[in-house]
Amino acid sequence: MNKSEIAKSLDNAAFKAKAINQISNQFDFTEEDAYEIQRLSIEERYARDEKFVGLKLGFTSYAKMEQMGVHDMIWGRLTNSMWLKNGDTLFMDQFIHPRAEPEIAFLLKKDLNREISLDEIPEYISACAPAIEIIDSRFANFKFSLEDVIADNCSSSGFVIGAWQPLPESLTNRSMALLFDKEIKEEDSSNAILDNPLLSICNASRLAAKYNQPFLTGNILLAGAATPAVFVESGKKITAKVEGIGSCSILTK
Ligand code: 0L1
Ligand code: MG
Repeated sequence: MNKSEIAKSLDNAAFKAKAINQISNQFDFTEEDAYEIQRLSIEERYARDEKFVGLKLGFTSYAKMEQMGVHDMIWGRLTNSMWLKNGDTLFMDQFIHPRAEPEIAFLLKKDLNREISLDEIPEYISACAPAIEIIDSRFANFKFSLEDVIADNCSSSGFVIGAWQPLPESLTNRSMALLFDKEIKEEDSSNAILDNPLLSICNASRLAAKYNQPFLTGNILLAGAATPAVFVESGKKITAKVEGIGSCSILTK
């Protein structure tokens, strides 16, 4: 299979919610090839009239990078069809094996086409919000190599964003929790995201510029998970809470 055929098979797996086998053990491809496959698979979504709305980062915890044997985070593209409204219902039959992660979202108020520093963030980011990311690897049993998961748009499949809040000066040392109904499933400090979630903005600006991905006013960024992802169960209210920022929820069916 060539890159375009791999991209189509990944898009089809997402569209039909049907897992496929890992591709990196059938074909040899580099990290650069993987990002090209990701771009081609998202083109399939744009052809169905989906729109790019922002970026997400993955492997933003240093522990997870070490576990994967990589030195940088991975990034993926978010489209409008992945965006669930706060309080919406997630229908399990539209996913393969969804997992949820508590995250922080950021909103761009100015086009970004270069790497920015922490000091420049207030010029570019207008707000932050609590978020839930739903990841759903298109690979059977969530089994993938680094190249596989990049090609698979970093398992992106859905997200929910709570009410936007003015950007505080610091987002470190905040408790972030994921709850199923009233039960806390995972909880950690926001420091699990790159030691400082604001650094995700600098890294996203670097990666978007490197890969020529427009990152524009009104786009959003999902900063990366503060905890391990939890398999979604049907009939639950899933909530992400970020200390001092608020919460957001979805129902599952
Ligand atoms: O944090 C993430 O969004 C995970 C990125 C992809 C890896 C995975 O599917 O676990
Ligand atoms: Mg995530």
